[in-house]
Amino acid sequence: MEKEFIDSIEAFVADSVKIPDQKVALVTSGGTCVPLEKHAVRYLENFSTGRRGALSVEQFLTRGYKVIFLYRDGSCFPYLTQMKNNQEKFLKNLIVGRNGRTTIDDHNFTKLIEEYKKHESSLLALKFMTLQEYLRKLRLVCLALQPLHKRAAVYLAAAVSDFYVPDDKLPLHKIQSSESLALTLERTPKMLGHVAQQWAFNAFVVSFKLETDENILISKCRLALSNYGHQVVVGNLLETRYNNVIIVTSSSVVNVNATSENIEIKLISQLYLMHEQFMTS
Ligand code: PAZ
Repeated sequence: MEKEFIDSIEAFVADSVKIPDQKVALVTSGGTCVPLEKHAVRYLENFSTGRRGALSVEQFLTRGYKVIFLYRDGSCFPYLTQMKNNQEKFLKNLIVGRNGRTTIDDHNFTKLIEEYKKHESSLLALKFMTLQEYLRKLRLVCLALQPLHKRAAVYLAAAVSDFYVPDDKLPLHKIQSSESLALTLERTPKMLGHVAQQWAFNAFVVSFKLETDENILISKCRLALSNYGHQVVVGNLLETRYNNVIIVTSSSVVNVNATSENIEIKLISQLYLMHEQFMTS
């Protein structure tokens, strides 16, 4: 299982290394879950629909990147996201022909399917569920990206739990409801330092910072940059995350706003330029 996983990433990266100037982005997306029992019935969830990650993948692919998409099982998927929001319409527009083949009578859906088909071979999709699985897979993908040097971008949009219950403290069976429940959670070791300084030390690393209090957003982004020494932090507030983000680097803070179009179009076009600069620096 582990070997198959590593082989698939290494093959994808090896193919990319051979293509002159080919860039590869690792996009993480969706929320982790933390089991509260070994035979788990209950979980601690981090909120994230995966929309940011899925739409960002589409933008990276459009700009010629190959993409490794590490996403929470069941969360948004590139090209499907826009269909998922219109599932009823999608089903109503399906036509089964006399030959038994299904087609779709809607220009927008057809376009999305065509886009997916066009980029399918440039996309490697890998799933995670739990925090532990996410961290294990994140490390393996980052290590596999090393041969690409500066041509690799690591874009960490997943919402990762800051707390967990260590394996040896997990009850084996379902926690009974006969008493009230007091949970002791431990702090998840900060992984961003490992990503930026070791696993993907030569890549262009973009992390995300989600807050609900706008007064602390910029300072938290700056703190992350100074703690981990990577290239960019994208800051966003829960309520406005699809209309405003800030791109924070050691020398600048850029506001990105969008109302009618997906904000990921503007965000990725800015990051694209920054990655280009990073590669020539
Ligand atoms: O997945 P989504 O589209 O619902 O939301 C995106 C997001 C808020 C999870 C992402 O932009 C983000 O900030 N990720 C990092 C979250 C964190 O600070 O852990």
